[in-house]
Amino acid sequence: MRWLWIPATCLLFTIFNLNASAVEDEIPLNPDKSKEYPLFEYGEVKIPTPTRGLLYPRDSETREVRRLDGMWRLVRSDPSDPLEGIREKWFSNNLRKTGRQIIPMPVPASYNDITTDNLRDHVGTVWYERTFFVPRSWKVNQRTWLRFSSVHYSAVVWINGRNATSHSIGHLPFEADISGLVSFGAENRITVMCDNRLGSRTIPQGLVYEANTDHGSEPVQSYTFDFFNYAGIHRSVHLYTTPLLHISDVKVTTQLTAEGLGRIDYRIWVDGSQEGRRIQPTHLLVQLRDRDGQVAVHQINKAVYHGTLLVPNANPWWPYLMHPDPGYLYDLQFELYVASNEEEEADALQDAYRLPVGIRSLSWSNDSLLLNGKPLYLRGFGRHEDSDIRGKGLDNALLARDFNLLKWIGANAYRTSHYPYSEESMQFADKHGIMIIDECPAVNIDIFEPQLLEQHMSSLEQLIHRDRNHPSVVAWSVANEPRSHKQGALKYFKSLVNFTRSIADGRPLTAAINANSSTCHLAQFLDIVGFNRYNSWYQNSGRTDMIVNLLTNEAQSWRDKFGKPVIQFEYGGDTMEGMHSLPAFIWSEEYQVELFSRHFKAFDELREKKWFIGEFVWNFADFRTAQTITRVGGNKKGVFTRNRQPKEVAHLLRLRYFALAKELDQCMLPRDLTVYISKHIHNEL
Ligand code: BDP
Repeated sequence: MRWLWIPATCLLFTIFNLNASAVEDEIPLNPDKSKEYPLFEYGEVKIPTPTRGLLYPRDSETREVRRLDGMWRLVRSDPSDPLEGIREKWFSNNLRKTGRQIIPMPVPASYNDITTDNLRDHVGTVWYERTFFVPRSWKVNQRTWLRFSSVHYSAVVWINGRNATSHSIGHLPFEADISGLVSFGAENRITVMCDNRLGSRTIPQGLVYEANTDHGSEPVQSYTFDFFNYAGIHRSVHLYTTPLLHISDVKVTTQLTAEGLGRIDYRIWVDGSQEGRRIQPTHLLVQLRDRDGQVAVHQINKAVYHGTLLVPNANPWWPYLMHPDPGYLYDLQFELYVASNEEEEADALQDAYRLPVGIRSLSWSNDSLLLNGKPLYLRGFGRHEDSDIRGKGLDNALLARDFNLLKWIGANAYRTSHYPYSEESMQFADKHGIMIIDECPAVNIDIFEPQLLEQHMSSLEQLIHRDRNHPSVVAWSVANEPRSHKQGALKYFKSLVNFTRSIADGRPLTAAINANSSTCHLAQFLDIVGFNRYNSWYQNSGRTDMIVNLLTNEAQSWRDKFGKPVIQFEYGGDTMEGMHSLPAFIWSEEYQVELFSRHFKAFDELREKKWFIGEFVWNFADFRTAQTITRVGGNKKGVFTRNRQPKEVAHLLRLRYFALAKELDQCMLPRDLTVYISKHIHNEL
């Protein structure tokens, strides 16, 4: 057993962590850098260095964006020798030269379900490669950036055989300035080594052990979490330009007063120099445009790169069904100017970046979570990024379908269980008014050690940095079902939550806990207590008459002990689509309906207490797991099938969610919510 196994790429990062060109002149000083974090009980823990840059790539009059998505070539290394490619320098030449089988591999996609052989269960490294052109015009006065939105679990990247960057922890973006590595006006080669191994110090944790097979000893990856450890280049790869002097980062926070005055506090970071000469931008023009493109407010900022915009009669950002026009987004446009040398010439536009912004206030108390001053009741799902063939690969068709289903069913929220979801999905959530509980990839963590804590903090730092500007994010979830009752958890979570609170950017902290209220060491540090409980499924299977009391008592016990708002983040039962049984029997569609209905009864009793602020079903759709005898083709707790079609329970849940929306926010009901039955039976909704 090699529980203390360290991923090989961690060692490589030390060797290759030389960013291509690391000129990072910063004007003005980033105030966050000097921020003092609270003292930790673990003296030896390194606080993660704040993430820099990583703005989502957007075209503008000063920037060009291309995607390197499409067919790449993949070569797998020998599972028992995952570093052979490093030793043999596979990055220095075309992968064909390795003499290995070349597998055409789509990007973005998980590589696991594409082929017909055992690539699905491969353990260790695979190598991706493709070529691309960089236009000649990109050579002059610009920087060329390469950005990965997610490679799972860790990656090392080479351009034309030279190391460009490396990263670990899947689901999170990373980028590098590759101007010094590419040939302009010529063909370039990109090589990526991707390692899927999870160990005791990765987030999430796993275990690689040697198994004796009929063909000899082979490494096997095991993990306790309940979803397939898909791997590969999961999201888009962007190639983009910025001017030499450019806006490298943006941060906004917003507020809304009761009188409808919007307030946007912004800060930008500026990097760069021009041909070795450091040039000073003269001013920053900030314009807030409404949905019709009209400038609502503007500001010229001469000395510093932060300020406040006041927006009279602001159009607030509201969640779906809480307002007739949910998800209102402004466009916040930043233009950076440099003084011209000639007196009569206008200042030159140096860089332009636009960020969608929703104006809203978020606050919380010991009883509630409030948006624009209104207490929220969250109704939604735990989900997964998962689909047939693509695995965890970003798929816009699926994304659009999922949001249509979320709206059809009347949900207003979901939790990104159990890792950060794509940036495109976060943008969709902003636009459609779906609230997000944004979770880091710490699922089922166990064995609490300083080295794990460092990775865990880093995953939260990267997540918050990436998502802090999204109006849809209403809380950060620091973990799912950690073994928070175990020894070491108290000290660990105190440090973790202290750190996260220092960077939380105006959001409360929560977690999805499955320990119980009397033994959990994490809940006391949170702002919102979330728990997962499978009444009438993992316990009292078959007994839907044993839900209401158990559930209401448990919620009350969390409340009594911690005095915080309480949410149920998971409940449900596996259901085979098309399996029927009357009376209900576990795994049948009837059983799922009964189980949900009894939960609704409990939730309604709890809602009267005001501190119970949300109900989340497990899961939105069926999803793939590792092979185990408790899973038939995967986890079947979906309200929708893996193919995104409704099970019988979806119609019941739809009635519930719209009934809540009507009761709480007086929303209009969809015409097709119920069907005609008879003139004597009226639709009570
Ligand atoms: C919970 C986990 C979730 C599982 C679910 C289940 O948080 O990841 O898929 O149970 O067993 O404990 O269906």
